[in-house]
Amino acid sequence: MSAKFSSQEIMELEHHYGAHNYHPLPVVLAKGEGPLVWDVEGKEYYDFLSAYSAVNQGHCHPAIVDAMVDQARKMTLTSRAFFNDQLGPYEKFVTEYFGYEKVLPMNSGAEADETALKLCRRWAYDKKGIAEGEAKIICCDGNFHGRTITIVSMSTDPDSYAGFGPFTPGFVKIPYNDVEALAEALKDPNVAGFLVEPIQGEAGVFVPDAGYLKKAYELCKANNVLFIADEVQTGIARTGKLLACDHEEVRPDILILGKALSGGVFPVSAVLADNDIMLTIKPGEHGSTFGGNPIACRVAVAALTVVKEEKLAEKAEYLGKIFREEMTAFKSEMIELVRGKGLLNAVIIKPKNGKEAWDVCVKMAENGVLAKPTHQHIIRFAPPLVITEEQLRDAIKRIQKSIAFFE
Ligand code: IF1
Repeated sequence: MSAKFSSQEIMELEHHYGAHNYHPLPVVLAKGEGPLVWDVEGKEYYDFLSAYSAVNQGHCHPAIVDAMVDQARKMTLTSRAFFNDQLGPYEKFVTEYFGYEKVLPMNSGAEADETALKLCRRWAYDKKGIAEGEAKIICCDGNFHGRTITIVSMSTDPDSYAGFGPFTPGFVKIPYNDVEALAEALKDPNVAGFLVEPIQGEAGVFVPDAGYLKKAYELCKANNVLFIADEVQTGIARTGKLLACDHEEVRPDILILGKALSGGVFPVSAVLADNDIMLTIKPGEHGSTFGGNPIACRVAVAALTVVKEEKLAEKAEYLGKIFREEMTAFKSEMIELVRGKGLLNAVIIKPKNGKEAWDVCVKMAENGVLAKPTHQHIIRFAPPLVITEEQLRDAIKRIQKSIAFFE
């Protein structure tokens, strides 16, 4: 059906009929394979956004798509009112894969975050002995955990929260990457959990100091507080390890996964924890129509298998070093800083002659590389982890050429 429309016409349709809650680059994509995507007119691009790190395994990975199509022909959804034959085997697989006793399946990242917050509060009342309704959860300035009312109640970004109040109480906001501030906040006996992104994605790929997660984890342990890691964006090999917390050998009490858990073919998210936490939620107290559906289960098993078989964590680690080395070595007045871990990187752009990150992204698109600015002056670079070294080096040349255009 879309073949009838040009890119321009499709963009006009979205503008006319869709809510205006996004401001996309003017590129209309119609096909993807591995690290490459093609627009409606057939122009080829490297995808350096990977659907915000959902497509770590590459676009339309055949093993993942096959699993989805095969399952779709047999059974798509039963709801959790009945058992389906895929959920149990998936739960065994995913818990062994990440080393937890239990998993609670959801769909979106936001739902998984919400689930983790509910689980933390319930644990606080049932296990820690905090008085009902008094539990607090510490979160960090600059966080991004999703779009629900409760989640934006934690946000310090007016774009996310302004005009959506009243907000959910029970959150304590502290600076990110600040162990002292955490130690201070943990003095409150009503604190039940500390929710943190191992690297802040939306904040512009903000990598905390080495040792921060480890110290934060130890402080939580010393205060009987749950360490909750939102690895929705950083997890599944993106940063050069299976989980970003693995860089510091921290095992979160509650682990939140989404995005690349499905390789981006289907919304699949999950919360992992051990029995003493997970079993505080009883039948009928939490759930989702689609969570744990048979397609999601098959897709997640396939997506996680690809991560191991294709050594995507090792690839991200190796290729990420090349990206940062090449971009740091490239001298341009517009590049203020290059930072990141694995293949989750950002370049901070210093505007020149009124040209800023957005203009660089438009020029990069012309030159066959898709990326998107965040916060005006930061460009995130996160290609699918299946990109080859040759392709990465080709893309880096195109990125550098685009920046050099404005010199
Ligand atoms: C949008 C950002 C990325 C996330 C973390 C939970 C969620 C996300 C750490 C919620 C989602 C997205 C959503 C997307 C933009 C995007 C994003 F720029 F806003 F911050 F990736 F960098 N935890 N991140 O990053 O997951 O409910 O969306 O499945 O436009 O909202 P979701």
